[in-house]
Amino acid sequence: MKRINVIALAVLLALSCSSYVKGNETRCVVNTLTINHTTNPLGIDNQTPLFSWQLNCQARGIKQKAYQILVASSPELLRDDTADLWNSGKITSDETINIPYAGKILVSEQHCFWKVKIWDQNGKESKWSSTSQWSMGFLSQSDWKAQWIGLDRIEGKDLTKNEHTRLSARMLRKEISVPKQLKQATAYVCGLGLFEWSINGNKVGSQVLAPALSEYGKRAYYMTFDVTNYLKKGQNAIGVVLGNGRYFSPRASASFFGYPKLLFQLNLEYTDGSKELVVSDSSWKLTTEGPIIANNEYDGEEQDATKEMPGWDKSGYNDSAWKQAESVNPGAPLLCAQPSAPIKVMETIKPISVKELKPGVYIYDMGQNMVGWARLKVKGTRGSKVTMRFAETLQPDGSLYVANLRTANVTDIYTLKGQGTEIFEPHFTYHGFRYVELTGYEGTPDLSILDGQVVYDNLPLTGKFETSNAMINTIYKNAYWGIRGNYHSIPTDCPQRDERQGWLGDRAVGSKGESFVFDNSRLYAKWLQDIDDAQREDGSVPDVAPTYWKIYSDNVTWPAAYPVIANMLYDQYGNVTPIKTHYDSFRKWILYMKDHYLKDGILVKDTYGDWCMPPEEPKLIHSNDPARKTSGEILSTSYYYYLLTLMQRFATLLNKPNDAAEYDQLASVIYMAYNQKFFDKENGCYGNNTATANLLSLAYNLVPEENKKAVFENVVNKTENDFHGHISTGLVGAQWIMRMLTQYGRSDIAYKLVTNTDYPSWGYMAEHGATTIWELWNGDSADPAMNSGNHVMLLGDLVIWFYEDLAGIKSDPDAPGFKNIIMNPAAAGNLNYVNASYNSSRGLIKSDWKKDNGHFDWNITIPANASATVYVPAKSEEEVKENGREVSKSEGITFLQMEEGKAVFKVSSGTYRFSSLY
Ligand code: RAM
Repeated sequence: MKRINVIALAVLLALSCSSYVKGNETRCVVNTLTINHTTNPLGIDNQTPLFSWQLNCQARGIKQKAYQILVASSPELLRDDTADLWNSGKITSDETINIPYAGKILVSEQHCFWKVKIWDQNGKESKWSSTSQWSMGFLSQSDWKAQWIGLDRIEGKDLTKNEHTRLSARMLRKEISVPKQLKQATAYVCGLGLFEWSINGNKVGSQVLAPALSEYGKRAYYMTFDVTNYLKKGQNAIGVVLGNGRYFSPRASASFFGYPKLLFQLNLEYTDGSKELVVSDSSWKLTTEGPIIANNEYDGEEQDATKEMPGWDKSGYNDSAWKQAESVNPGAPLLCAQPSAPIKVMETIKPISVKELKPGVYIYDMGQNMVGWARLKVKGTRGSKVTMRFAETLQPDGSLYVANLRTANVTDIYTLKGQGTEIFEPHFTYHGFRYVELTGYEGTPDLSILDGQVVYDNLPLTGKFETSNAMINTIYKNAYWGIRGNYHSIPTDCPQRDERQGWLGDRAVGSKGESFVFDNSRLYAKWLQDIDDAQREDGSVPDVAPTYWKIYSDNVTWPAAYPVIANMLYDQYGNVTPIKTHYDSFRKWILYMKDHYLKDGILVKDTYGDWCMPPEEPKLIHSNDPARKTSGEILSTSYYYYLLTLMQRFATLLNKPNDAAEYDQLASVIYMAYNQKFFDKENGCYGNNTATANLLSLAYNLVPEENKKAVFENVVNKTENDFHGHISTGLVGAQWIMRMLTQYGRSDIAYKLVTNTDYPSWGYMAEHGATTIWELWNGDSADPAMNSGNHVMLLGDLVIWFYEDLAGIKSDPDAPGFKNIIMNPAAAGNLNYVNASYNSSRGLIKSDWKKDNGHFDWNITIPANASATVYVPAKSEEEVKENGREVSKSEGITFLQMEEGKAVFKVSSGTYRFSSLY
């Protein structure tokens, strides 16, 4: 018996890292180790990295009682359990995420190795996890020994035409010799606006469009690469190509930061213990005469392959025609390690059709509005040109519809060198498109010569969501494509026209919905830094960050995203660091707004209204109907009130009771003034009774208890009567509509909104050809001046509703980061199943329910060390079974109470199968 167990155990361990059960004895496996939410990150630059891990246990009700972390400067030391950097000792704690490092002071370029073990509630000890690692980047600006190099001027004549800037990609090269056996080689690189680089002709890393965007006036990001295996003994060549990105701005009138430039440092460590430094300086060579003759994120890229210089990136190349690189002005005052995931090619898709529109003009249909570029295989005469243009939709005659791209030319041009099959793909531009127009191709192009490279931040996919309703599934898919396409190291508003900016208002609440689909924690934490960097000295927060467009309108609803997203990161990821980091800046802004715009308890400044509410006429972008518009003061005051409640939460978390009291007091003043000015007691509504005014008042708890029902009834009336069961909000109201309808017992109306297929609805978009989400409810008919086919702002709280309300996977605000999960699915409308999962920081959460003829069946999984409050639809507790048995006989479940037709249980970790009659 014993032997069999041992063999089984060995097999299990060999097969996977999952948990194992040995007789009655259960142990957990500790895995999925991360530092700053990243697996084995390189070159981080904060002194207190955050440690997280997951527990994998099969048994129910496993809780961590204590942990021990060991950190060592070499894997060998760690193997012997010698933690020369940090031995946390046995820490009594049930926390598994965001644990701050508390060991020896870390130094620049240090390599750290770590492992962790845990004790469960019975004192049972796990094995050590396997070893993970990270490395430090530069902790001081003085660690940079390199010089910024480039050419701070135009070569030849200025090619800027009508605002469209044009500059070839600058190329840099340097040969180095590696005389001895290398132990470790680490490169730190920042190329602005964008860079790609290689060693001996091999591209280093799989990132594209790097580094992450930033507020260049304040900081730029560098990336760290382990290049030990790229270098060989002897002579090596380093090649760098610099693109323009947003640094050398695509439009002359937008914020302009300078000419492309490079900062490069390579540290070589030899096995004999000696070290050498290779840095960018004026000994590097530079040319502006390379094959990328123009690159502009809006207008596209032009490559002339006849200008290729074979061997330029290898040693021995004759670079005598190249210039000496010049030492130039610094690219940014501060260099920081890129905290967010790099942008990569995340998927390749094939076109679904190609048609010859007229002789020599071919239209490819990718079958999906995607973001990235097309990669083309082409053969032909030297000097001939192929051209690709991109669009989201077609005109009735089958040609590209480009009117909504405004001034963006979105044109990639390739001049053939005429040698065999040539592959063309751009390096420093990207497009938002479904259709590609190909011209200049010799012969008849077929489907095989072109594919779509889908490009966005390399974020783990965390969510899976499917329901019995096909339209909901389509909308979810459209949302998924929209979200991924608008992750570009910042959340962008759109990917196709001459804009692509980080508009704050678009993502305030949406960021939370997105967090169910992708692990966006690093991206949004980084964006908060962009916003912080963009905050003015006086406290004003812009509407767009980074401020490539400088708009400091002192609106409330857009800058509000700054604290709202910090709050999201706390709720969804249990990470309080963003709140700590930005608290002072939030406060500065809150006080600035109060001092400038709070008049008698009313916040009087608003810029955008309830942006993009459904207009009454198909051609309109914005409604002209006063009855549809929500007063700006209602939006800004209610939002400001909500922000004060968030600030109170933050102040309490950070142990600042005086601040908390101050916010509370100000909030009470606003509460009174708001109700006095806007509440119409007789009719139970706010302002002119728009759904948005009433929804915000309800969501932010501005409605006196006794009036809540009446106010909610007005939301129902507006939706059902005035808008015939349709949404009537823009992006501000949409942030609450689905959840409020559900919370107040009308999930049937929420269901109607999401399954509508006539105007205005998400279903209308889908039925009219959308494969993403439109900027406007009437995106098929509105004026092209502002009509993107790929914006995510109108999703509002829809994706949150999918996960929290339909699937029933919601983080308990009192136990953030899904430490306790509120599982209360709304079996809305005629849905008869939802199958969803969410890979939280603590592990996989599953909810898979079916409803059939009065029977409710529900499989759930709660990760180890977490718990859930579970609401099972049932007439009584007795109607509920778990795995076919009475619930009281099941392990890990405690009945709490009956609540509105649901039996509520407290459930510990594990997998459960509930069934009930309801
Ligand atoms: C437009 C963008 C953006 C929105 C602003 C106010 O330019 O579409 O999404 O936030 O306006």
